[in-house]
Amino acid sequence: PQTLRETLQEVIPAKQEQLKKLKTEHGNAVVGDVKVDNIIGGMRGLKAMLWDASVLDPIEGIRFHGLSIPDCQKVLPPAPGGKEILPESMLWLLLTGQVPTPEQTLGLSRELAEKGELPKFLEDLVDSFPQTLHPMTQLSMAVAALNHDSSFQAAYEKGIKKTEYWTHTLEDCINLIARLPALAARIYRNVYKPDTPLPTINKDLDLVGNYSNLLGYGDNESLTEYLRLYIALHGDHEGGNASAHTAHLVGSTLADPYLAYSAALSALAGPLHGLANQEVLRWQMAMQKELGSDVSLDQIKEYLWKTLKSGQVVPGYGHGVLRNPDPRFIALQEFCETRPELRDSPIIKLVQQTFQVAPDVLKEHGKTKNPYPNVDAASGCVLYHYGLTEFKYYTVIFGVSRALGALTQLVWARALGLPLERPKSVSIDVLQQLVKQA
Ligand code: FCX
Repeated sequence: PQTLRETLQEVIPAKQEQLKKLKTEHGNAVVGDVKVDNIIGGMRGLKAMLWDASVLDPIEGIRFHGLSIPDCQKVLPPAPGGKEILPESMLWLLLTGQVPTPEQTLGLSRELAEKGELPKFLEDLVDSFPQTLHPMTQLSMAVAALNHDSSFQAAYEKGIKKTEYWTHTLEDCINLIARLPALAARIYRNVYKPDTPLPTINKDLDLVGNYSNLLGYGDNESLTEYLRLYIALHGDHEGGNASAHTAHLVGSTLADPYLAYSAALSALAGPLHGLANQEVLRWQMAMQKELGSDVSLDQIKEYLWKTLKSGQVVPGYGHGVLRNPDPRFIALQEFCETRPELRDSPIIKLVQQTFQVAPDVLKEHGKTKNPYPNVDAASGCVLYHYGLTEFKYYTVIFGVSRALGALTQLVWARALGLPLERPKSVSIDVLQQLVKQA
């Protein structure tokens, strides 16, 4: 079977041609307008960037190269003996637009495992971080430092043709994705389980099989399968979300993929974005502590109002684009329904009960445009149930995942020769003048 590289080599020319034709024939076509609200409202709704691997529909949710989450669950190869989507197969789909065969997926798993060990200087760097440094800060710093070995940077310094940019970028992206499990697990060990020995990478295991093993949960097949699904589903959510957009912006300067993804991780570490999954669990635990077990829906409603009246957001609810329950949330809930131990878990029950009442409370509150849960509303509680209770770590797992989509786009940005991103900003005075002229 063809390798990932060979497959990409085959699909890139057609896309280059498609884009060139679009630009030549329709470069001046108008496809939208810009309102004052867009400019002062965080560019919501503005169609202003190219992102090929996935498109987010406000009602249907995410599609990866046209495939919905249930489609992906049907066609993307799982681990041998498993059922859930392997992140490697999602990466293949995102990068090439094609569904890989089980053999191709296995080949990619092996390549990632072979490249998975960390360089010694990086281990020393991570081991020198204070235990009190937030795991996301550690991850972002360490990913930036991996640019020590960037193939793109070295080749650029030597002088390469633009047509060769993508191959070096791909090499960096694959190396980075391969190293994320060992890096993320080392951070986990250092912060929460110091003095525990870390196993080495098993060349016969898939990316998440190794990650789970390195975290110390390798014999928990349910958690490993959950992590596969979680990491595959969080991989890409079109381009405008803060982490993906940051990787794209920084990458457009021709900074190498390590620097671009390190910046993306800093965006992911914000509480309105990836850090929300840590916040959800903190909030649900506080609810559980205050209300005790066996809570009624009315008690949860009251707790929701208390949160809102104190001026806080309900974590895990609302979205910049989605206007329906997030299909990633639904997929994670369905995973819980397949396992009896999860069905009976108090924290998972509480998440489900919250889902029954929160949308109506948020509608009555009347502020959020989307009163439904996003993926973060469900993602942490399963980890918690299986004993991965350190919720400050949860966004790191999201960070391991988001690399799939953000780095895919970096490869494509270089293959398509996309330019430096440089939107025009205006001052309030200029905006006022523009309004008068309109
Ligand atoms: N609880 C209470 N109020 C909320 C709310 C929530 N969950 N979601 C939105 N609102 C409020 C906003 O704060 C805003 O209030 P303001 O007018 O006083 O400033 C108003 O509703 C309109 O916001 P809206 O347009 O609906 O939402 P935005 O696109 O501005 O923001 C996020 C989207 C996701 C940031 C927002 O809904 C939020 O803060 N949610 C809680 C945090 C969260 O779950 N984040 C994770 C999102 C995501 F899945 C991810 O990136 O990981």
